[in-house]
Amino acid sequence: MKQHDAMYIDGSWRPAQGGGTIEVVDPADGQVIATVPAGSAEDVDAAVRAARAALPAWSATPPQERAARLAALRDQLVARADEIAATVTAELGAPPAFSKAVHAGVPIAVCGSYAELAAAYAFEEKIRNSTVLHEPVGVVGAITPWNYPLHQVVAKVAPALAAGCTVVLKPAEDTPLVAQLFAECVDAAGIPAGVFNLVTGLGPVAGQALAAHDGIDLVSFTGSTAVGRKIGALAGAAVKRVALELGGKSANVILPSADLAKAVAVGVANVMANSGQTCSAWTRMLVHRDRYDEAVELAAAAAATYVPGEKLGPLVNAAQQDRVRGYIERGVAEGARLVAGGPEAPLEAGFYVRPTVFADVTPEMTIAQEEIFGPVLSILAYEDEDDAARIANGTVYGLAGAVWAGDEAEAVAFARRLETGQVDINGGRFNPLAPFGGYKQSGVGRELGRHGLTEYLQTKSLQL
Ligand code: TXE
Repeated sequence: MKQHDAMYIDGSWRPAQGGGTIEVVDPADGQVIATVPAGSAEDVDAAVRAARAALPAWSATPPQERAARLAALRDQLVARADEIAATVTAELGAPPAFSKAVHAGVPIAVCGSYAELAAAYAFEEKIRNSTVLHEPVGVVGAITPWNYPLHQVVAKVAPALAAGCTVVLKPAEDTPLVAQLFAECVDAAGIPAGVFNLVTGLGPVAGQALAAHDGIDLVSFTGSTAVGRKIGALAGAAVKRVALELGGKSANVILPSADLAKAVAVGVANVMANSGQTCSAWTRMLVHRDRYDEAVELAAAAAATYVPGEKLGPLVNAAQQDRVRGYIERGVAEGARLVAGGPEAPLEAGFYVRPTVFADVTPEMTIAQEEIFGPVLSILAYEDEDDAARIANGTVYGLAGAVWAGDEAEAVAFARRLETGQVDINGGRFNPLAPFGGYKQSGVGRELGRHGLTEYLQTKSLQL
């Protein structure tokens, strides 16, 4: 695998000041495939200084010119899509077709959407006698996870650059290679030195240093709720802006009038995609008591088609594999009925987990409350719509979800009752312009589209 033993800071690849390294492992077989530098607090400081120095010129660059650079960045991503997909497959373990379609395809769409939004956005507006200026927040610290390693980067960096902000990125330690490839694309797109900077490194070292740095105006974090809380507390103490995309425990509510076979098939596919490592995954399927047994049978059969090592990739690392297997054991111990999969590792090598389906899950069970982040589906029965809404809303999370019904209006009416940031109606379709983000403990702020852009702006009113 192609790798840099350096950091991309101020427009060039510089040796790290720390000297430590991180081994990148292929989760499909546990072998080391690359080594990248473990950035220190000094590296973070150098990157923040570069970003701050680049801010005046980039924020004063006309939006049309920023849009042109983002369009060039999108073209770079398109030209290197196969390499992006191969890199994500190597460091995350995602099946090649999924890597190409989603891990490369989605960030390309998102980057393209911000090239258009940067050109079209009204950075100045008139409100009666005032002119309101939408100005960049400043220097952004972006901390991203490994589950959608390029998408998570682009969903922060593209709107930040569109807004006129400059960025220091600390990607997840498990997936630094696609972040390095992204930095090469930024460079080739003619984005000026210092506007985007990359520091690879460990969360508690480089991530912590970035989140706590005085030179950062906004921290945008995606990852676990535990780390999100710490970052939120740091930002609160320093009175700086923060955006948090955290966990989820989304409900897939299948109303009695729905096409059950389709709803279950799409629901299982949604949970198994990316080996269940998706914050918005519909990990709780809610089915009316009358159709429950039928749904369980269909779901178990669908899950069995996800053969580990073929249609189902591994989890990202051994810790995640242990964690997910622990949750499956917990589900069994708490009395849920295993109808597919189980805690045993399916393959000798690699961090695989069996595609697992639990029936007879009750709302208070751990597997119905906590984010598992693996290929594990819990199926719960409900009595009526009020019961379904109560169960769906009965977790600390509120990131996404789905509603299925015979007619769209019925599904939409039910979706209005859900305490969650996004609901797919009868399957839904991905829209890179629609806002994404959480209610309740799923986070603060929104990504994607205009709403994602405004996270990186602050307003100034000129009273005329
Ligand atoms: O996340 P971490 P982990 C959830 C999911 C998963 C669990 C643990 O449930 O099983 O979190 O995953 C950086 N200061 N999600 O441990 O640690 C870290 O280097 C600053 C949901 O991998 O939160 C990485 O870049 N930064 C999620 C990023 O935080 C720190 C995606 C995320 O890692 C830090 C991933 C610190 N003290 C996991 N500690 C989603 N919402 O999509 C770590 N980091």
